[in-house]
Amino acid sequence: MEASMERAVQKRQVLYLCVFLGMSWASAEPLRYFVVEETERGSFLTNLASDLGLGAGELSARGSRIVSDQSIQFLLLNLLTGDLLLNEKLDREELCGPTEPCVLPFQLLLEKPFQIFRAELWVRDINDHSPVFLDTEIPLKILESTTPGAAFLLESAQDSDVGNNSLSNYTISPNAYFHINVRDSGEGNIYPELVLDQVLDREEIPELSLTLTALDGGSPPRSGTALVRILVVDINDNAPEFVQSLYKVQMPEDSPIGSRVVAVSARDLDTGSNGEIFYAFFYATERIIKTFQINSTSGNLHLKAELNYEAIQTYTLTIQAKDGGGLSGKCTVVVEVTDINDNPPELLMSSFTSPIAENSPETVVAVFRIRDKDSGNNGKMVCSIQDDLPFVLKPSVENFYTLMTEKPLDRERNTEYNITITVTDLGTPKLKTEHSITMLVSDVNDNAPAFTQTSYTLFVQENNSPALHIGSVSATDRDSGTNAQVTYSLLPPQDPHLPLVSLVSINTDNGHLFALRSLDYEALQAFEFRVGATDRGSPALSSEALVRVVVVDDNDNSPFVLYPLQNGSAPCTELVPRAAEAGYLVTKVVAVDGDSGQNAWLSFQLLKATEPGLFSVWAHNGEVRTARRLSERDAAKHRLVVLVKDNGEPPLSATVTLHVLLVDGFSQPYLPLPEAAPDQAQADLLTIYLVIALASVSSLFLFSVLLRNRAALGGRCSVPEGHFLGHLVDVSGTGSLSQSYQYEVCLTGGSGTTSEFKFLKPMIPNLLPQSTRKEVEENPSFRNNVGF
Ligand SMILES: *[C@@H]1O[C@H](CO)[C@@H](O)[C@H](O)[C@H]1NC(C)=O
Ligand SMILES: *[C@@H]1O[C@H](CO)[C@@H](O)[C@H](O)[C@H]1NC(C)=O
Ligand SMILES: *[C@@H]1O[C@H](CO)[C@@H](O)[C@H](O)[C@H]1NC(C)=O
Ligand SMILES: *[C@H]1O[C@H](CO)[C@@H](O)[C@H](O)[C@H]1NC(C)=O
Repeated sequence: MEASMERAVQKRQVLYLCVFLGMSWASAEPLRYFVVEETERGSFLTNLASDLGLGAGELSARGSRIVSDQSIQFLLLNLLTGDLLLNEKLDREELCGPTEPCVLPFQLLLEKPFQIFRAELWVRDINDHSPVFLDTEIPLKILESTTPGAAFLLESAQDSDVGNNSLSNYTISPNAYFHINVRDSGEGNIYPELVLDQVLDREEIPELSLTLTALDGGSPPRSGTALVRILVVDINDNAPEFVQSLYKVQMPEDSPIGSRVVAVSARDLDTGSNGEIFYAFFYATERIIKTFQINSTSGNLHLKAELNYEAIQTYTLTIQAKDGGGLSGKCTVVVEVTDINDNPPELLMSSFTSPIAENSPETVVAVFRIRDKDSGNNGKMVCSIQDDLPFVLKPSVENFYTLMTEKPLDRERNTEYNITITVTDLGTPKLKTEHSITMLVSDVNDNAPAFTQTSYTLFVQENNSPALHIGSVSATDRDSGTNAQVTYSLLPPQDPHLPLVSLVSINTDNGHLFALRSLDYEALQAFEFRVGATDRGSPALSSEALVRVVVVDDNDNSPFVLYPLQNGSAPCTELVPRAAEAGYLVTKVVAVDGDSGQNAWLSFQLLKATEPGLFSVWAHNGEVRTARRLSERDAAKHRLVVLVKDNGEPPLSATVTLHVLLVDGFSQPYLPLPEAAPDQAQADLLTIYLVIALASVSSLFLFSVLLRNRAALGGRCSVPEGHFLGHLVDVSGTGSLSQSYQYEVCLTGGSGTTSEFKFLKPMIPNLLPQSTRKEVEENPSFRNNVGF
């Protein structure tokens, strides 16, 4: 500093020194002249002649000149005046560089006489250069861990000026971390040193740019700058840190494998491998390792296996994040498994009884327990059976249920029940389990055998062979097994006084009925008896039915002629007036047949005649009429044979012989009568009752004929009061007589030309044999059935 002040004073006094140097002319010391660099050419330095004490004109006369070692002629001497002028603009830095002082020696040479004077031109510095940094950017790497106080030498600036104008100070742009320390090398060189004031944090300020300024000591000072780029170098001074220390996640238990559970994330402020994070489980249990998987780079936690709420509800995992430098951080992940209704209810049958006897009071059929592994509503259950079954479910403790019969069961209505127990949970969606059981109902003998009909009517042909199967009865029993096995029997008559007619037998196993002997329709048209059916239950139950056997007629009776009587003792002779017109009714053959139905349908036919063609017989009613008008030529006596045939298969027949006498004019009527008849004859009314009873045990044929000869009385039938109603009943068409009917017949001989039998209304029979009447009275239905 002292040196630079000295230089400044020298500079200001350059001209005064010239005077002073001129005074030292006589000494051996060279003359000294001072000039400031960059002074304009031609500037006056001194008057050398006067400085040396030479007279005017002596310099030129003695042949004077300036001599120097410098390549350039930097001085100019005016020989006439002796003035020394600056011939060049001098650059101190060019002439002397860093050398200080910058002295340019020169000599004044006088030739006549020879004389030399030594002199010096001192070139003084001005501040015409600024400090310059060779590199305008100075990179600097500093570890963030560096302790305060550490110093970093920086590049020096250069300044061509010397002395006070050379570099004198360095400064740095204001900042919190560094200051500059100017060091002196001891040789006048100074250099800057960057000193750390406080710890650097790369994570806070990763780099720093500061401006370094170099100042020289000139007045005014000049400066130059360079940029110091400080890169803060990272050290692993940060451990990874999780964003959250606790992650809580809920995972439905049915989450598929591979589902992402959570993404954990940690941060590390360091860079490079110091900031590179790897995630891993920290002391995980085997179960956690089996269930979860963590992506070491992304921190994504995935499911590796299925969750099961019923097994584990919560997992607690510790996840570690580690950086490349070995520092680590931890977080906790709590995975709560949420229940899904993934378990259907279960039914565990404890006991089941089948069959259950019918007619039993409330009975326990089954005991069972239900359960559901889910929780909450997913595990709540309701239990039910079908509505239409006679069973009830009774809940008990611990999800136990009893299934009971609600009322006595009836095997005959339902032999079995299919019971479906449905257990449904209350989850969403609802899951259900169905359990089906088949409960059998066992039989109790509570049903008697029942005949298929309350009464049976069987038909047979009469004259059957003994032991003929005539029919069957059948009874069923709604029970089962031996309770339903039926045995048939014949029951004794209800009236104990009646003898048991052993006409039939029964097969006890199948109810087949057999005739024990040949039946005769004419003797017994129908009969009835009771059959019983008994089961093998204990106690046995039984029932009965009525069997009615109707004997079917066989054509086993020939027609029987009632009129004219054929007993032969007094042949009947019909009188026919010769004046009779064609179609005159001669007589009517009346016949009956012991059989019934078709077997008793009769037809008539003329078999023989004395004079063929004179008489004809009506096939259906047996009327015998003249076929033509009679003449005198016709013989008086005629004999006719009439065939009466029934309609049975094969037909049976009978013949009857008629005697006809032709009489002249309108003679008194003549009524031929059997020998016994005249005793009973009346004057105007002759009634003949013919009662023929073809009675057997059960049948009766009755016939009565009223013959009334009304011809003599004017040809009209008179009907007895209150007894005959007098109108004609037409039985035409069949020519047969219905059995058991009583007919009133009258013979009319009206107006002398016609005379005929007339059948009047049927009469209620009043002539019944004792035995028959009794039977009829005792069995009213029997009467109806056979058509009485
Ligand atoms: C250098 O500069 C600093 C800051 O401007 C100043 O405090 C210091 O005194 C200076 N040093 C010299 C030798 O001029
Ligand atoms: C981990 O996650 C990264 C980024 O998501 C992915 O590229 C990589 O494949 C995953 N690694 C495995 C093993 O899944
Ligand atoms: C019970 O189920 C069985 C088998 O499905 C069936 O054969 C039977 O008819 C059912 N019984 C009733 C009473 O529904
Ligand atoms: C240089 O500066 C110092 C202090 O300011 C002064 O004492 C000295 O004289 C100066 N030197 C010159 C040659 O000007």
